[in-house]
Amino acid sequence: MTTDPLAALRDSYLSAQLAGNRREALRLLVEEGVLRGIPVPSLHLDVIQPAQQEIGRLWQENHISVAQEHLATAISQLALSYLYRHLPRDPANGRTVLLSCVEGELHELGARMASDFLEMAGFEVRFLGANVPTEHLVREVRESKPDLLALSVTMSYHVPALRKAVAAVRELAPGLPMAVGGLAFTWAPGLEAELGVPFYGKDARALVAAACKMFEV
Ligand code: B12
Repeated sequence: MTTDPLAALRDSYLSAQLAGNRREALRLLVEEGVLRGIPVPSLHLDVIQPAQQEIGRLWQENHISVAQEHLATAISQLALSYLYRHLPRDPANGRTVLLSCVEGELHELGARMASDFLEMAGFEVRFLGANVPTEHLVREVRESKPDLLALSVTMSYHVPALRKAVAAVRELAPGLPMAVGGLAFTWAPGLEAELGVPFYGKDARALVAAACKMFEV
């Protein structure tokens, strides 16, 4: 039995996910989390993110089915929506971030979490979600003129799509700062340097720290 309250909450949340119990998962986050003073960002990074990683391990090792993984992930999607209205927000800092998964990339929960963190820090966020075709990403950059473009990649086989997106956006807007991140970077250390994108973060908190430093906000 763990005595770490966050680890205990993560275990209970994971159990609720595996049981497919949406009401219990939300109750835990609110009653055992928010109302007990656990900061919302900690619920994201210390409860939901590691629970999702554990779901991935259980799926990979064949302990749970694809259907159970989908059930669990749908609960985390619901949890993010629910927590969205509890996000503590800094005053608007006047900067807009466009955040998108690259073409083909279906893992969007992490990018969504990163969007919520940027909003907490006062950024205006345009979150495009999963699988955005490169030409439409470029069009959106042209039309919405963000201050920062953040691209998310999970699968290594989507790194070519990332390269394509970075090159296409550079052609259109050579001065636009870009950030890259997502699980693929844990399997390709140094990729950000190779892409010439110095702006990288291993999780949502690191992305926000780097963005705030760059814009001095
Ligand atoms: C849920 C899930 C799915 C869902 C995604 C649903 C959704 N709406 O997002 C679905 C069912 C679509 C899916 C599909 C697949 N998946 Co999947 N999936 C997962 C799982 C279990 C959880 C992902 C998640 O929610 N993580 C939690 C979030 C919060 O963390 P995160 O994504 O890392 O994001 C954080 C950081 O990376 C960072 N970040 C993210 N974006 C950005 C951007 C910037 C700019 C910055 C700075 C930071 C940043 O901040 C985030 C918050 O802190 C993972 C397991 C895992 N370890 O993550 C497997 C996992 C990623 N999947 C895996 C696989 C194999 C697949 C499939 C190939 C399965 C298949 N055979 O079809 C497909 C590929 C789909 C595709 N074309 O993209 C493997 C990948 C293994 C590998 N080495 O390549 C994993 C690791 C499972 C495993 N084996 O353990 N999957």
